[in-house]
Amino acid sequence: MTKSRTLRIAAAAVLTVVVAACSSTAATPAPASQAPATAAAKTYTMKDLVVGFIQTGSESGWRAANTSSFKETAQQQGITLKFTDSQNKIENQITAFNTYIQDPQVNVIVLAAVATTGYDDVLKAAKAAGKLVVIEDRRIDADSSLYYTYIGSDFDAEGQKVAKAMGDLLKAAGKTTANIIEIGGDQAASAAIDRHKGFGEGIQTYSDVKMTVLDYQNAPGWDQVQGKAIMDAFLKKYPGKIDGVFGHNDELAIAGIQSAQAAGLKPGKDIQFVGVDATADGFKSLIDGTLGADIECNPLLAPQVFDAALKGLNGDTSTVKWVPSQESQFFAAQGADALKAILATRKY
Ligand code: GYE
Repeated sequence: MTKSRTLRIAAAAVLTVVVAACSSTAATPAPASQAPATAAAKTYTMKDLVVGFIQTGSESGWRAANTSSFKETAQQQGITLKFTDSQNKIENQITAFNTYIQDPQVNVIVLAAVATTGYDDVLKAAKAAGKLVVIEDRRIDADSSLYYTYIGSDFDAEGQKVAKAMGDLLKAAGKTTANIIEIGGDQAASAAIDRHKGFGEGIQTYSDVKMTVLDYQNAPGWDQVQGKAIMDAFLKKYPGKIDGVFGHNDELAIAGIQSAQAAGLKPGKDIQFVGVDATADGFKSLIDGTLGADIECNPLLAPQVFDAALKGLNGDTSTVKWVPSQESQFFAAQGADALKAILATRKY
C-alpha cells in the first residue's frame, strides 16, 4: 500500500465525527427482518438508530444543505449519527463502509455515492453483518436486493427540465438554432451521468429551437474554480459561437456566468444560462437576471431517510426501492420581487 494511500485512509478516519444522542453503547441486535423467529422482535424507535452516514464530501451549497439536514434531523430525533466526509473519493467511502460494518453499535448505514459502481462487496458484507443500508441522493448500479431503499432525485428528469427551460430562453431571445456548451459534474456520479442523458434527450425533442451541444466537459469537484477554467477555455475555443450554457449545478452555472462577464459578455442577453440545485446562490443569480432558470434538486432528504430506516429495522418489507424527490423549477422571468419572496422561505 502506497504511503499517500495510507495517509489518505488515515485522513479519512479523521473526518469521521459522531453526533451522539444519549443512546446505549451496547451492540444493537439485528433488524427484525433478520432476527431468528423465536426471539420477540424488538420494536425500534428513532432513538435506537445508530447511523453511519457516508457523505460524498463538501463540494457545493447543495451538499452543505444535505449534510445539515442529516445532522439537524438526527439531533432532533435523538439519533446517533456517525458522519464521514469522503472528500469525493470512493476509496474513502469503502473504508468508511468497512468501519461501520465492523462497528457493533451501528445498525443503519446511509450512503451518498460519489460513483455508480464499486460498492457490491461492501453492500454484501453489510447485509451479512445485519446492517440496514439506505442509499440517499445519488442512485448506484447495484442489485436493489443489496440495499433497503434509495431516496433521491430523478436526475434524468432534471436534465429534461433544463432542456425545456434552455429552449424557452433561446426562443424568447429570437433564436431558431443555437449552440450549447455543457459544464458537467463528476463523470462518475449518477447526478452528472443522468442529467447529461436527460438534457441530451430533451434538446432532441424541443421543436422550436434546434439546439446543438458544441462541447461538454466534466468538473470532478463540481466547484466554481473548475467550472470557470472550463468556461474560459470554451470561450477561447468557440469565440462568438456560444448561445447557451448548461451548468450541472449552481456553482458550475455561476462559474460560467462569471467567465462570460470577465470576457465582456452579458449573461441572459448574449448567452443564456441554466443551472440545477436552486440554492440561495442560484436564486441570487436568478434575481440579478444572469441565470435564466434554475432546476430545483432537494437536499433536505434526512427525514425521509430516517423514516425509511426505522421501517426497515422494524421489518417493513413494503417500502419501494426508489422514492423520487418532489422538486420545482424557478425562472428569472418570475421577477426579482417574487423570487426574493420565495428565497426568504427556503432553508438552503
Ligand atoms: O447537484 C451538486 C452536488 O448529488 C444532487 O451533488 C447532488 C449533486 C448536486 O455536488 O451540487
